[in-house]
Amino acid sequence: MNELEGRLDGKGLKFAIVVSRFNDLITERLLQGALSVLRRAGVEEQNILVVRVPGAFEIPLAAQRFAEAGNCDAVICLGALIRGETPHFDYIATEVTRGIGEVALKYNLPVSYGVITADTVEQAMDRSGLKQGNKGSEAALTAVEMATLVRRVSTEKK
Ligand code: INI
Repeated sequence: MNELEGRLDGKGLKFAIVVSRFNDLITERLLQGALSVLRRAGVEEQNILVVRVPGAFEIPLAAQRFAEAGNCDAVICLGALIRGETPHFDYIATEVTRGIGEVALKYNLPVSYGVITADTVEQAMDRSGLKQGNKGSEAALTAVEMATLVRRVSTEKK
């Protein structure tokens, strides 16, 4: 039996982090979580590019530009949507989620989803490093694992 899985070793891999400024109290925490994981995984500073966009709705387009350019091994998407602040919450959440998934499949590129959808600011804080982990760290871990997996799959002998 042969088994294949990714590794948490990011040496030599390039990552783009797309982070939205809306709710930046939360998204900055997600960004710090993601950066800390990438550094611990051995990713070199010059191989990390942070790109800021206005809101979560803009994340998929920025992710798509990086995917198209083909110069990174994974894109990490970070944002925070908080219900109550907008009647558009559900529309935006649906579009962002669909858009991120589409970019990954269209470009065969790991694009990880670190977008918090929460009912309250408190919930969002909990998921960005307080009581319930940090969605930014989780998205970065997934990106490293998937980037190494995709590499291994493409170099695997047929
Ligand atoms: N963008 C967010 O990232 N989070 C939100 O909670 C949010 N709310 O509440 O409206 C939000 N709106 C802005 C949206 O993402 C776009 O930037 C805007 O509609 C312009 O396209």
